[in-house]
Amino acid sequence: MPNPSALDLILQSKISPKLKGIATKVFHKERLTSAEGISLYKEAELGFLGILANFVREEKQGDYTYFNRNFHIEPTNICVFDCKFCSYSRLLKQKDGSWELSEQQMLDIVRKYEGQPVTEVHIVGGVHPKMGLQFFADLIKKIKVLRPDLHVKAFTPVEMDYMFRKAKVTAREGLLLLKEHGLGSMPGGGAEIFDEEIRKEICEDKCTSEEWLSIHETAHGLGIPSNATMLYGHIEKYEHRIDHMLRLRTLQDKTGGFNTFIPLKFRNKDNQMSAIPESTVVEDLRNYAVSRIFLDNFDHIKAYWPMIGRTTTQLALNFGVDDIDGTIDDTTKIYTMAGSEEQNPAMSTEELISLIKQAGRHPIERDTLYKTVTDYKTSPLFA
Ligand code: V47
Ligand code: SF4
Repeated sequence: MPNPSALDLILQSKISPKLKGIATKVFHKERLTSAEGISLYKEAELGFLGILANFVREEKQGDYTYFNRNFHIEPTNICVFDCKFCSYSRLLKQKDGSWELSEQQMLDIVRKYEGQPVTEVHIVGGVHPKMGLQFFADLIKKIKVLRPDLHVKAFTPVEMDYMFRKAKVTAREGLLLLKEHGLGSMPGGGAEIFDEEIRKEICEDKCTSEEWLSIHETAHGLGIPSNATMLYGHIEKYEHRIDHMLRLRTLQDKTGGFNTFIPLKFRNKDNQMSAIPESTVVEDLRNYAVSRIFLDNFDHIKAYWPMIGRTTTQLALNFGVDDIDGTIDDTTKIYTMAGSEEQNPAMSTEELISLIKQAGRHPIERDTLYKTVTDYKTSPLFA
């Protein structure tokens, strides 16, 4: 059902006929063209975008806002690649500030959560030349022996492409092996910006956009769902953001395998792109809103709170976002090292619930695949 009052207000206002046409399409659940997506970025102001994005968000998810109980394992920050925006990686020969966890150290991290109701481990790191496919497959298997109930969300196509090539297996064979050892889904990293010219400028040497999309497509075909990200707010233009989302929307039409879309704000501390100023909060909110409006076949838009901080996360819940990731428990360094205001990212379940409730939304603890674990609106514990 279109929401006549909000649309009527827009139609009676002084907004341009072009934007009124876009609003009418959104309220009638019609798909936007790339040109219309670009117009939203270039011509629409924040309040207008918020009304449209909130309409789409509430049509899809009502006022539900999802989070999970998760922790990260970052096996190493040693990386064979040299992405210009990365504050985290070190070269193999560069010992200063680098780490490399053994299998035992990673299993010890999992053991630390014994008896705690965490539902997901997120494994992602640098591309270490000596950590290969069989090493990671065995690691996943051992994690599942310790915690059969834990969902393992692991490895981006950047890591997979490298480990599959080294092991001389196809993407399908490599993904099947990881699935057989317990891989549950893939995180969304490594996508950056698909436009080939921009990609060449910021991360020339890692897997191409085509390879990223193809590994996700193969994963979806094998019943391995995944997330998608977009690194924005650096040298890309609005046209590149829409091109990026169009490629994702097209693949989602084909496979339906993406769980969520996560815009990642470029942070500029201690990397080769430090001279580029970071995007403003207004731009961050506009970007969440356009993503929500344009990606009509994605069920969820996630704001990754360790990257944007708690205040912007709360605001984002009115601009299309319905998921804020999880407890994290100070287990990731990617954004801490890139200059996020969250220097020791950890939130208890109570803090996540209260952050969501303060923003007037309805907290739902989910598992990785968005099945409800606990509905905190009705839970007596936090009523
Ligand atoms: O691909 C690296 C980004 C990504 C910077 O799937 C940076 O649930 C901003 O993908 N400024 C890895 N971003 C993290 C990632 C992710 C995070 C949270 C949840 C999920 C999920 C996935 O981090 C990289 C890159 O795009 N990144 N450096 C930086 N300076
Ligand atoms: Fe390596 Fe990932 Fe950093 Fe690129 S973003 S240098 S692939 S750790």
